[in-house]
Amino acid sequence: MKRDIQILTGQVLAADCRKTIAQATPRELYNAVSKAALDLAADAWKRAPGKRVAYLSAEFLVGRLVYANLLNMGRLGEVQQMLLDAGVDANVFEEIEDAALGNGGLGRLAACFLDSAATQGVPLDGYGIRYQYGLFRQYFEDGFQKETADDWQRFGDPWSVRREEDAVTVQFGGQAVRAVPYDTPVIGYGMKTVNTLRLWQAEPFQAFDFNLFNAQKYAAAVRERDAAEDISRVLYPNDDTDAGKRLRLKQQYFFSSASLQDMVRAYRAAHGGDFTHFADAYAVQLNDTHPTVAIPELLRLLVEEAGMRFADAVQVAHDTFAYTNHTIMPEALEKWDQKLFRGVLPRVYPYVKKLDALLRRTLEQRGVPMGEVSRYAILEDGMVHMARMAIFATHSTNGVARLHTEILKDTALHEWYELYPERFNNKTNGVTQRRWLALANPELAALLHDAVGDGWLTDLSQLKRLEPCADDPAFLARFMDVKREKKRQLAAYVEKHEGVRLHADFLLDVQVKRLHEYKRQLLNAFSILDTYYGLKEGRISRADFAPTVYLFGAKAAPGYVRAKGIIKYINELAELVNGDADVNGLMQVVFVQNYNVSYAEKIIPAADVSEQISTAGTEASGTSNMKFMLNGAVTLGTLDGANIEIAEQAGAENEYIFGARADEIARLQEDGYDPNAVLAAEPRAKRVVESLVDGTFSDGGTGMFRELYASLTEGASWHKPDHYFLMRDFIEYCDARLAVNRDYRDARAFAAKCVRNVANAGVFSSDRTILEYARDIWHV
Ligand code: 475
Repeated sequence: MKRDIQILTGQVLAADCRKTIAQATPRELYNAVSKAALDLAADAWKRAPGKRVAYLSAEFLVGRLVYANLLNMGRLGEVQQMLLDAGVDANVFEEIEDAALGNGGLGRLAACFLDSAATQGVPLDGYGIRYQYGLFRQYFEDGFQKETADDWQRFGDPWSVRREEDAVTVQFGGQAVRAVPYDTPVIGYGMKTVNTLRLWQAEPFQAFDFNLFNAQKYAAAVRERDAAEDISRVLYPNDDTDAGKRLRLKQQYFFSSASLQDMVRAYRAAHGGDFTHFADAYAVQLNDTHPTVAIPELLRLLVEEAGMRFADAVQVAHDTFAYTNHTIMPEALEKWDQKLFRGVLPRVYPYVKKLDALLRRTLEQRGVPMGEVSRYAILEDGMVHMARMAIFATHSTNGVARLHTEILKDTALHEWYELYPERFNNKTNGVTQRRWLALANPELAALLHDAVGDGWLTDLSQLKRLEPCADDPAFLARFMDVKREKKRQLAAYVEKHEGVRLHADFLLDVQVKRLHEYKRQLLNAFSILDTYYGLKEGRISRADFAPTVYLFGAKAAPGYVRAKGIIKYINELAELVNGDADVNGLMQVVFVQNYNVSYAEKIIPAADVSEQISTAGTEASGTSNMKFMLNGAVTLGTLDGANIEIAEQAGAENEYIFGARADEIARLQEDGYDPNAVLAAEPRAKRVVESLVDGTFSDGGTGMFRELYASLTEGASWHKPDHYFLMRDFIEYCDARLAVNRDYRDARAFAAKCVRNVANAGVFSSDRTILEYARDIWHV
């Protein structure tokens, strides 16, 4: 019998705060609805017997759970009706903080995988850290990024259940801490499967030293507590870089060890003390190298607690673990100082040494020359090389888009590919259509429902049947109505959050992602400035120009000065353009603050153009590119990451591709590249680059703009000038952008391109990705 969520919610509210639905505050309502829903999911939240996958990740960027869970439970409509009946705004939960327990792509991918695994019935549990503070909140002051702490549990965390009985002990050198799991149900669409996201919280054994307190040593009385809690205090805000900090290594070991202890305990309970068949019970996926310390930790547990021989333990680890690489940025390849590693993890370090010795013997047996060994060694030049350990001790290494995997095999990890070609495989990323279409864009979902039914919710390839609709004028008209409505909704949201009135009738051109030099937000800004000059000076015809909103959203790592300089630059550009009445009917530049998952759910469905302009060969895959495609935006991008596969699926004629390809970039890196030659030959390029230093804009006297200018024209000790080839691609980019603008004026033809993107987005479902992992890597 289907129980009534309205009655349950009413009961929880009455018991917890003696209020009715109409009387409750948003947070009370949120807690009551969530509790009621959790109750309804309880029966399905059972562990099925058989092999399970543990997805180990330092980040799970789940965002706001309440709407997504209700959708998957089939209860969203009911709850919306309940709110309506009580006179409560259906968007009342937009006040609830996102759970921003991740930085960007890698963390959001993990969240999409959870949704897909539960929906497709793959027995997969996520394991990570329950950070007290997630990714920082961002605001702008005078155009500069400022950060504040993200206290995401402020309104409570009704979706998690503390499992005191499953707590384990994690031992660092002299410090022992408790790891207490908080379980969140991962509810598959239709609720046939409910998996678990288990996040560990660090706690002391003794919260408070009574004797020290009595001796008036107040700080000392809580010192143990602080030291333990510090471990799960805060998410490191670096994306694509590695800070190499002691506390980060502690975080990594904390959740890796706790998760493995959890599996070892369950295995022992089910199968007894013989661990030779551990890999038949668990597959463990390492989401980048962040949880790689799990490998020597498992060896330690198997040898010391299960009495296994080292060689046999290595075989079990090999069969159990698999590794995903998410970036080839050299600064992100994790290395730990050997002394630091040994100091923090004295019990684990011996197993790293043994692995390193085994690797060296293996290389010798395989005839690898002595001189080559240092390219492979786990312990080398005073460091512990985590990716090397991850490849050597696992059975699978995968990249996240076809080009990325080819680059791993051909260059970045070529020596490993030569050694173990059979271990390398590609798993092109995907996104969940439940969150990124059904939930974020119910208007488009309704249109699809009428055109092709609802099968796409669990089988996205069915969107292919939409293809003929691209030639149907009535359908295109409805599609354009949806876009208009999504822009209107976005404009209302932006007005509320930024105090800016967005032109909802303009072409919407969007770049939202972490701020990084390789993603080239600065190239985007230069091109906007070039367009501005072109319009003002008549090089671009005003009459022919489709008015455009250029929208940015991006957080810079707090220590990444150049990235922060680029934010300031774009905000200066916005001030110039938006403050010039002469172009106000044609251009608007908006940089939204605190871009996050919930903001993405508003922005992406409204976009016409998806900016994916990384230097070819640098963006491993990208995943927002897929979300834009699914919502019917065209891609303006380079042939990088998954853009290649997007253009292949939709047809290049339905995207706007420009710029140097990865092979050309590689050649330029080899043979030499001179951005100053471009600047000398191309006055338009020169002019926009000079805006960094000629007084057009002000960096408030920080020197940020001069430093950016130098990075382009002179380079720095660690890189050549214009390391990311902005000048190589500048004119081609401006041309491609103008082509989009020209095509947009034929509204129907443009809408047809958009619809062809939707129709061909099928392979970019994370359902497809997760089923490939299950078949090829996990064997479940
Ligand atoms: C890629 N994050 C995207 C996405 O595969 C790709 C690194 C170090 C420390 C903390 N976080 C990181 C990443 O490396 C990351 O997010 N990588 C991204 O992974 C999913 O689509 O191209 O840049």
